[in-house]
Amino acid sequence: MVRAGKEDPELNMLVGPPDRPVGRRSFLRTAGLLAAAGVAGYAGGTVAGLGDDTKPAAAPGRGPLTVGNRRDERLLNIYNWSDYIDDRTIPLYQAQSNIRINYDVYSSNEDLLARMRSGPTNYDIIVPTNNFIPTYLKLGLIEPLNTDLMPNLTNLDREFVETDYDPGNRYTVPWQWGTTGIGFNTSQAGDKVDSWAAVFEPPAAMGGRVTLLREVTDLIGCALIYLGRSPNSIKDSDLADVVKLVRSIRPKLKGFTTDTYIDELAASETWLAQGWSGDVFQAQDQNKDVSYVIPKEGSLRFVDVMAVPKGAPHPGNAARFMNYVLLPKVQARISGYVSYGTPVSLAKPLLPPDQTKDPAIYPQAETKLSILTLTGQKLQKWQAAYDEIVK
Ligand code: N2P
Repeated sequence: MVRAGKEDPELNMLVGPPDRPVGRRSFLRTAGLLAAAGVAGYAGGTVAGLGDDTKPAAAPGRGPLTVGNRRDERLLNIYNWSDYIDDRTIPLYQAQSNIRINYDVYSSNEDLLARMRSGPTNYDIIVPTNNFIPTYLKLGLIEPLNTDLMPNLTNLDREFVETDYDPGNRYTVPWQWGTTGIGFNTSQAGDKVDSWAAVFEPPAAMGGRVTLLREVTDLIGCALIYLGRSPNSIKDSDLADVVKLVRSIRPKLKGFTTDTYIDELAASETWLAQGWSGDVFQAQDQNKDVSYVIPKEGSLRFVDVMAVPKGAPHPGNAARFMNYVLLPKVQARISGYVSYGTPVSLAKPLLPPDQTKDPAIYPQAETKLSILTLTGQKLQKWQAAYDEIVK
């Protein structure tokens, strides 16, 4: 086991000793600090609180060259969703690999896509949702993975290999998966919430306490489901009805958000939030009045997948990190913390049974869940409907 060393007190301070765990909310700030501090040479086991899955890394400059990279640097730039990782995986991997990680976050597929379309970035790993992959491929925004560096791909469950968006994982590796549903405060909204009506036609008493997702696919897809239309509809009349419905409840909404509702549910400021499963469970960790439901009308299921932007500086390091993330113990650590589903069933025996047996995290086969498909035309039409709603 690698122990905290005296060589790099600044790094130890940033990561925090084992008996002072970095909180869920402060972790992202910590990741930012690691990046900002530009701490070089994570060699020699100087990271505190590492747990037992690390080996001392090679001394800086003496390890093997970082094969597969365009720039010969021990660096990896990750751009992932907010609130989507535990607080130990990044420090552990840095210590084990001697690769420094810059970790940035975004909070919607639209933000990520816009960023990737606006020109080259330094990101080595991005994590779009599966239904955006055809768009990324069509626009030439991602490149094939260096699968030679990824023997742990065999750990993936078959359903995450035999996919329509990337059969055989040539371009993508699943990070975590989940469902879209409703997070609600049982003492304010009662414990009988079971329909999309709760957020799409909220009672007056919930006024100002309701949020919807600031994400085109979830907002439009779930409103279509509530209206009894196909979640994949691009009919103008269906989209007009969605716009009318959501615009009509705008005065009752607190707002549209993808990255503040965990805190707002936890603080009992929001009582009803359209949200993603794991995010709501993260709020529940802090406030036992918070509950999650997949509405009876049905909902959406998604897989968020790691991919390498075309021309990324460190695709070799990206492949190494993806390979690490496929280890059952790493999957269990991430999934156990964020409460999303793991695509590696080998991790399940390492997870608490109350998670693996929870049908809200691992829904039963009979739960009505659709996987959205996105075409260029659909994305355009749905975006226009969304813009009309939020303008
Ligand atoms: C994590 C959000 C999950 C992303 N905070 C939904 N695709």
